[in-house]
Amino acid sequence: MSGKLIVFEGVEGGGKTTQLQRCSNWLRAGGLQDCLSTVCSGNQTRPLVVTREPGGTLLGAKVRQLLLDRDSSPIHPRAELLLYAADRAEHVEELIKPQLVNGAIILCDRYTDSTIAYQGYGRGIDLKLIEELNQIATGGLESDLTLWLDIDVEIGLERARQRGTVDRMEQADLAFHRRVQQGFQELYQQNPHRIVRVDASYSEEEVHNSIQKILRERFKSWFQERSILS
Ligand code: Z5A
Repeated sequence: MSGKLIVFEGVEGGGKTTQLQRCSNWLRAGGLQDCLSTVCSGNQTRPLVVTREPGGTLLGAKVRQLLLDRDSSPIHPRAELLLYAADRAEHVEELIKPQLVNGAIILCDRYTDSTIAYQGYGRGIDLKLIEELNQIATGGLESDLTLWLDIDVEIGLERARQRGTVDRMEQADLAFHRRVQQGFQELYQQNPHRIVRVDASYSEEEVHNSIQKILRERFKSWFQERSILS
């Protein structure tokens, strides 16, 4: 597949949605044209796709409502796990894989690591079971790059609260969010080839600059190396 899947991960309020949007605007404005032009011949350009989990497809939007509606009754952890997996399976087959074949750069708000962190570390579901389910849902499709926006849990939750909306997951207790954070930390240590840590405690502008730098390096290695080989 010639496209690239770039995922934004982390605990609530780390700024994933903010940074993903900024990144999308920057790329659309030609932010990395110098790297991309090495693989694009003539006027051919790569599509840029912005998506999220849960909720990246029509089915996913309905699943998202079930999962995050703060007025809904509690969902059993295994049922919750399976709903995230269903959302992902549809997302991968209907959107992500076809777009990667199409050569797209995909910016995705959360993916498989969120399930390990939230349902595994947070809810305590067996990690091996989650890995198997992730494998089934994705057919083994990993991200090419995951930007882990690392923020202190309490600062992140405060930012999310100040925004004014609190969903079902955000209502969970602090100990839950700390376990989730530990999950991201361990995933980062176990997957240095794929996960890059971004210190999200800085200003929006500073975080955006760090992300630009990381993407510039990655795009060079992905696309310029290939142009040398072809
Ligand atoms: N979940 C799961 O359990 N298992 C799974 O497999 C998957 C997901 C895929 C998705 O919710 C929920 O689903 C999530 C995990 C669970 N749990 N919760 N809650 P979501 O998509 O609605 O929300 P989120 O992913 O948690 O994101 P968020 O709360 O919207 O946070 P964020 O995207 O990281 O932050 P933000 O919206 O960009 O920023 C939050 C506020 O902080 C906002 O007012 C910004 O203006 C402000 N902000 C952003 N950056 C900064 C900086 N640098 N400084 C100061 N203020 C800032």
